[in-house]
Amino acid sequence: MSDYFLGLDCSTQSLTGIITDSTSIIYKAIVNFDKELPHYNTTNGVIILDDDKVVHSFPLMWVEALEVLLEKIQTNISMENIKAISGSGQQHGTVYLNDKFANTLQNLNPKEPLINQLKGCFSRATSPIWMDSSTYKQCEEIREKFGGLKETIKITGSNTFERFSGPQIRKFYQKNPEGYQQTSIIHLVSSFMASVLLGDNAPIDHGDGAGMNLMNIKTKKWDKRALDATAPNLIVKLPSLTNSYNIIGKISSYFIKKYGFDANTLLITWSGDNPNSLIGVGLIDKGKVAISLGTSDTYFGYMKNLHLDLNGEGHVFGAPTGDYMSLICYKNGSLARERIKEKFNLDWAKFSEILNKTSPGNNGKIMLPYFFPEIVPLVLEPKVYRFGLDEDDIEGNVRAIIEAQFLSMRLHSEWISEKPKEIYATGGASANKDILQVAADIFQIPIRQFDITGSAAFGAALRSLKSYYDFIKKKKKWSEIINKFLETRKISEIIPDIKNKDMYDEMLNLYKKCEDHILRNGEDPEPTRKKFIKKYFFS
Ligand code: ADP
Ligand code: XUL
Repeated sequence: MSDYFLGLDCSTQSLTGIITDSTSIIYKAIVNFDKELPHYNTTNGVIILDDDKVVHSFPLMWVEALEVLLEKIQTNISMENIKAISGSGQQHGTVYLNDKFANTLQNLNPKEPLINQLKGCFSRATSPIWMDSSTYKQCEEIREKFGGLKETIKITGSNTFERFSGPQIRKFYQKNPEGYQQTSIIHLVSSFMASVLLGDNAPIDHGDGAGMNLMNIKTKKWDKRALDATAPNLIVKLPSLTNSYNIIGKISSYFIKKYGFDANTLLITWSGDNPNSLIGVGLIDKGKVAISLGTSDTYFGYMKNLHLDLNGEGHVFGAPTGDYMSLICYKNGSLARERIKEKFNLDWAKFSEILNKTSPGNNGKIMLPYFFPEIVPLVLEPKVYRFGLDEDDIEGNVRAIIEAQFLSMRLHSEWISEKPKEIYATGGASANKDILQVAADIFQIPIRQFDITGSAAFGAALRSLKSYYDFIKKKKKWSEIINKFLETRKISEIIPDIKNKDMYDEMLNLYKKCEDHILRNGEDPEPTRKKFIKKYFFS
């Protein structure tokens, strides 16, 4: 009988499950929220309330998706072989539960669907998620109580950010004090889903905990100053904090009876999607970085020792290995690319074809692609700015959005590490080689593509494997696991075209001028843009 390991990823648009044995992936299933659970009426997994700054999702939808996913897995896999489960959640999202939650979880009836039993347990029906940018005021208030930007970063690892859980909790407390009062526990997406499987309140790990502006990044404990700055009596409403590799218990009898799990199936702490992806692409050494091109685009790296971005754009989270990771996050990732694709009625193949036939540097046409409020750089009012680029120019817009995304990534990631030797790519859009070619040319670094795009679920499966073997005293080193699984999964390396180096170095400067002009009242970029065009496109 083989040992199987299950990794789940409750992300923005879908719930994914990946099952491995001790050497390879054996099964993958996915539940797309919009398509398979249409009764929640989500678009790309979310709902927009009031204005485009308030973005929520449904915790009950994630629970329903879990049952749909487990049914798919059950018809394809011998469930009793699954030895351990861990998971991943979109980061920062908060779930607000009342005093019935723990008791309900402890007494689940396998004959009734979970959603029927859990629907009375929420003190807030929807959950604000990472795309929500409606807490500017609360961010300012909390930052001020900390004593300014640098103090905030030194204590929590990040500036206060609109999507982070602390400012979101403060907003809920201010707008709905009764709802806050009725809240017994506030979970993250990761710890909420872990609780459902555990049949009791699960802890939050140091990776996801660092995305709240509530955890002290050095001591990895809840920080009293942060709690006081956020909302009254918050400490009693938060789960405990723990290491990502800890075993939190065994799977609840609901899942044993309904889906045939073994009664000894271990549950490992869940974490955020980015910390899980760190493992899922094998970043366990210094100097390696990855880009994740999912709903959000992120750029992240493993970090042995704590190194903060005191300018306030980046974050430091706990890594699943017990160390740290750096990260910057863009809201205008896949959904912004889709805006251009849809505006011109393209499919991804046609989109790629255009990328291929247009010239690097785009004849000096530049876009600042703030289709949605942006995180880095901070843009609260979405607007797309174009320089020398007509809104209806199909070819110009396709290349402009991709170049803009990676120029911005190169510009704002400089604090993270010295120039890496290789970048690992993951997330839905990493399947697209032509997008990766533009990224490789802009960074002038080779990019490694993998044959699976679901690195968060995969990372969770590998974490459960490692914790299980550590538990049964057959310890495996991370390097051993990563080498076995990942070396075979690297499918191609996208090599930068050296002849574009000088042009993109200069374009980076031009892009920065455009950004400074729009966001910080900087000088007019037009003279620089004209010179750039003359030098690279009319000589
Ligand atoms: P998340 O985990 O954040 O929910 P995924 O990593 O699954 O998201 O990525 C989903 C996105 O991948 C989709 O929104 C889609 O735009 C993008 N995507 C999928 N295939 C391609 C492709 N061939 N080229 C570009 N983008 C793609
Ligand atoms: C990271 C972030 C997003 C979400 C959703 O800080 O906000 O990457 O984790 O993927």
